[in-house]
Amino acid sequence: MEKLRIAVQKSGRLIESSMKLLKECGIDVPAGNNQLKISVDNFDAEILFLRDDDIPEYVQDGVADIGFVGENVVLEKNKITNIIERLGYGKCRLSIALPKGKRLNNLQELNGVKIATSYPVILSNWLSENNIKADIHEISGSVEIAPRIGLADAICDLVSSGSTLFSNELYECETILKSEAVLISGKNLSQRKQELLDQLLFRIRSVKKAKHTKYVLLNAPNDSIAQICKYLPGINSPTIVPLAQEGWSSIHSVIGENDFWNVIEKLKAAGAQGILILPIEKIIE
Ligand code: PRT
Ligand code: ZN
Repeated sequence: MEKLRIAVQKSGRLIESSMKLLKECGIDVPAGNNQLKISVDNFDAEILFLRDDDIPEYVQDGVADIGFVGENVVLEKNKITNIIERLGYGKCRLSIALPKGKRLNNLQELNGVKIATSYPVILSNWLSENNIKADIHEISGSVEIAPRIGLADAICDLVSSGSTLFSNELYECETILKSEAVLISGKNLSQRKQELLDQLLFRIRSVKKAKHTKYVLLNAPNDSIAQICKYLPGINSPTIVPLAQEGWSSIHSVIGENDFWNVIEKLKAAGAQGILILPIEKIIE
């Protein structure tokens, strides 16, 4: 029986969210052992635990069929894989940072500057797109200390909260990439593996969609129903159930997280009462 081989980071920033997503997709990965490869009981898959830097190459070479990895790593490694889904976690940006006090009036002032980075490929592409000739100094870790020890004038590194830059007296002057975890796949999956991947993708999309949507329950006087339904189109249309109290109904629908507060105000103004907002676990369409 063919199994879909799924690569995830062995330890680090992405492991927790990747395993949580797999669990929400109904894929039970037996926990608690330090193996490199674990078989899943309830889906034809096995999980390979790898260093994130190795995932694109293993997916390209077919050692793994798909992988959960930062887009920054995918672009830096430049292997032959497809990005098939953005996953919404592991968000960060790759930025150029300078020591505080060194002002940058325009990007051309980066000409001739020595920049330390672990992302030479992405940085050099960005520099040539912007016609800048800077000197890239590749280092594998602790990039943020390079300016202080005289190794470089600037750095190009991943930033999320910005506190590492701050405590090293650096400031972010230019974002060259916005990144998040992505799902990548190899180019030539067998028909069975493609079927398994399609099932997994369907589940991932259902989970993602549910995260951005809430279930709304409210009571309204019957003469406001038409108005309220305009604000709550639902997946098809809202469900309306008469209440025991004469002249009132209960309305059930879904609402996008982004319009949420805006719509709530309109619902209240239209006469809605007892509004309940509930999380949705999955949306199957
Ligand atoms: O051992 P392995 O090689 O697998 O792991 P790793 O050490 O290379 O990677 P890891 O676990 O640190 O990061 C995995 C992925 O998480 C990265 O490739 C990014 O896609 C994503 N990610 C998200 C981050 C960050 N946020 C992040 N802040 N990766 C690294 N950082 C580092 C950054 O390099 C800097 O040192 O955190 C520091 C900055 O953080 P702030 O919050 O102080 O700005
Ligand atoms: Zn790594």
